Amino acid sequence: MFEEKKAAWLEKAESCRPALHTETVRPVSGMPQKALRENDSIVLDFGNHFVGKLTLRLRSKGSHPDAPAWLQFKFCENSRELNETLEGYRGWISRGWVQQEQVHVDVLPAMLSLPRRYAFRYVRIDVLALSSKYSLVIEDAFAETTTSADDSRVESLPGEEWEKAIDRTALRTLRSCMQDVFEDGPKRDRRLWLGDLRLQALANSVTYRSFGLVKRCLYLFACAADSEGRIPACLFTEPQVEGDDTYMFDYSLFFIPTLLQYAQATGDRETAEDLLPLALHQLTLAEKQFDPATQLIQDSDRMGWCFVDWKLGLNKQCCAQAIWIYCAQAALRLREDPALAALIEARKAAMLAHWYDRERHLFVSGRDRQISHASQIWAILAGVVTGEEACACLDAAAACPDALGMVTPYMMHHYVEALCLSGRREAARQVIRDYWGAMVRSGADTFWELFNPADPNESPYGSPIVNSYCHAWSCTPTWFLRSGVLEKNA
Ligand code: RAM
Repeated sequence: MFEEKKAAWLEKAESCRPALHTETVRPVSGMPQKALRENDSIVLDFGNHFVGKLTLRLRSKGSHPDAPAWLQFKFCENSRELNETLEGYRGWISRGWVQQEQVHVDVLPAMLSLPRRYAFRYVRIDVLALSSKYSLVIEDAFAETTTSADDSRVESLPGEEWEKAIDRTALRTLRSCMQDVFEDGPKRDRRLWLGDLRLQALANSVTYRSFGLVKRCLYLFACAADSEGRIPACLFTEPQVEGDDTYMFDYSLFFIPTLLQYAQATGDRETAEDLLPLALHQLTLAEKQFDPATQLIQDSDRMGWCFVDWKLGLNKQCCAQAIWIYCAQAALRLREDPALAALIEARKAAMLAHWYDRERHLFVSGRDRQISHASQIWAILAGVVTGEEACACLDAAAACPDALGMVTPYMMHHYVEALCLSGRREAARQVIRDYWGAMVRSGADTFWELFNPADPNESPYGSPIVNSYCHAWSCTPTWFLRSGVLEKNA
């Protein structure tokens, strides 16, 4: 399906390929004052988060080197990574993502340029071996960094110090993720993910305003749809554009609100019309998951069938239904459709009838009628409950000790949005201050993929060594702070 359109879509995507701005940066501290010996270790601090490639100018001191210099490099986004080791790593995603390198330098002097691109603030260099006849001098160290974000487009944010600090960190996060596409994390994955794109596009709309990049990403997803027209959760751009064989119920549907948001921000009706049939097709594909008798979505045990959050054990059924409603409402704003409008109402009613405990003001999810913050939040974002009732749900979840919590800034974004939608703007502001502020207070230059204040070692992958500390979906405080949604009457 849509195959005949793909060549033109790819051309449009390529015509919006952004220029990469490059900058040469040098460490602000950590350059060794004396020649290094075997087993020495240094940490270069570049003073902020960057994405780029490292070069060192090296020479020897003493006798002519009679053995290679054997060096180990560790690129760290966050200082906690400086002392982490791969030993004993049993996580379920590849250790290949860990930003470590070992290099033998046979001839000195040398310009040593590492070929890979890294995301880092710190570079730890361990001298694994020299010989007793010479020592190693690092004469210069610099990185050629890249981003497609244009800093000159962003105005400084007025406001309190804490707001500025959070905004700065959010901007840095988005900036580092803005490369040839909106990457989800420049350390790990480095791909275009739909859930992340949706939030990056929001933040971009009030900051770098790189709408061509959003358009490019929408078209890339269109090209990556499979033979049934299903949009994958993420895609690769190298060696050529190809969808990943990972599909998530929510991520495919999020193509619709992403397209709507782009059309609203730019007024580009042509792109909206061009991609609308594919967007609406995601709703058609989602139909097979609904039970027509009850209008409820069927649950699934397949891990990742619907993402929502990295909270392990979270039942997604209630959220999935709410996300369908949310996305179908976005579709209505792109094109009127009375039949779809009726179906949305039926599915809202079904949620209230089957999954809403009116006495406790709580939505439940799945066979075990699980209570989670996520279910309440998505029910609010879908408009299934509003106003006072929405506030009651949030309060009930907060008062319920067994309610499953949230672990990603991605889910926390939705929480803050739900607070704004229920009129609790002060509370929304406070969550930003507490949650994202806690990352800033612990030294973050960019916001993280996952942050559970109750367990700083939490990782969805089995070890924090593969966590990403500059992750696109965490950049939205800048949108909250700049768009006016936190203000009254917004
Ligand atoms: C992780 C990625 C990405 C996210 C998916 C669902 O693998 O970091 O950002 O969208 O999960």
